[in-house]
Amino acid sequence: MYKPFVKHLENELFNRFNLQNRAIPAGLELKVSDRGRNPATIQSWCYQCPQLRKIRYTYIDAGESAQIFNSVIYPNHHYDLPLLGVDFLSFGKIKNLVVLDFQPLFQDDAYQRKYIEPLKFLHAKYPDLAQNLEMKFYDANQYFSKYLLFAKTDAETVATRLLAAFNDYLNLYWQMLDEAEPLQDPEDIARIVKAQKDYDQYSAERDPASGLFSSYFGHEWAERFLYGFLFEDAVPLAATAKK
Ligand code: BLA
Repeated sequence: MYKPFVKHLENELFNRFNLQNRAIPAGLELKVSDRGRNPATIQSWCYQCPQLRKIRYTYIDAGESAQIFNSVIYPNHHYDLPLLGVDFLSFGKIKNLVVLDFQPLFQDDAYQRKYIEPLKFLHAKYPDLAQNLEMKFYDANQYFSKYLLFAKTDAETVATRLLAAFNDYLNLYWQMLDEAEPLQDPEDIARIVKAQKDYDQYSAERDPASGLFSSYFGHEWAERFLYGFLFEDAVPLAATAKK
C-alpha cells in the first residue's frame, strides 16, 4: 500500500544526493516472522551523504494485516534543520494512520519562524490529512510541529491525496536544506548533537511500535532494532539500570 511512497523517496534521494550506504547492524536489516495470521517481513535501508548524516526507512509488509512505511532523515550536525519524519500505517485496510512532519529540534519562536512557519501553506493545502488528532503516546509539543499532517483516513485518500502531500513536504524540505547555512561554532554544533540525541532517547522510550515489533519478532529482537538501529543514539535505560 505504501510501496509507491518508498519508491518516490528513493528516487528523490538518489537523484538529489550522493548517497553512501550506512551500515545496519547484522540481523536487523531484514527479518521474517510467521507468528501472525499473515507472514510479516520487516526490511530497512540506511544511507548517508554530506548533508544528511542518517537517512533510514523501514517497510513492514504483513499482507492484509499490516503495511507500514516509517522513515526519519537526520541532517548533518552542522545544520539545525528539523528531522523529516514519516509514519504511514495501515492495519487490515480499515485503519489507516498517516503522520508526516518536519520534526523540530527546538520550540523557541525564532526556530518556529524559520523552519515551521513555511509549512503553514502546505498544511492548509491538505485539510483532509491534517485532522488535529490528539496524541496518546507522544507529547505533541515536543518534536512535532503544529503543521504536521496527521490523519486517520481511508485507503481512497491514501491512494489519491497522500503522494502529492508527501511530494510537497519533501520538496520543501530539500529547499530548506539547500538554503541552510552550515553552523561553524563548535558550541552550536554540540547543541545539535545533543538535540538529535535527545530526540532518539525520547522516541525510543515512547515508540508505540515497540509492542508490534515484539509480537512479530520477539522482545530481544525488538529492543535491538529500537536501540541498535532506529534510535541508535538512545541508551536503553532499563538495561543500564538492571546492571
Ligand atoms: C503512531 N506509529 C504509531 C503507532 C505505531 C507506529 C504502531 C500506533 C498506531 C496506533 O494508534 O495503533 C509504528 N513507529 C512505528 C513503526 C516505527 C516507528 C513501525 O517508529 C519504526 C519502524 N512516528 C515515527 C515518526 C513520526 C511518528 C518518524 O516513527 C513522525 C512523523 C509519528 N506515530 C507518530 C504519531 C503517532 C504514531 C504522531 C500517533 C501516536 C500518538 O497518538 O501519540
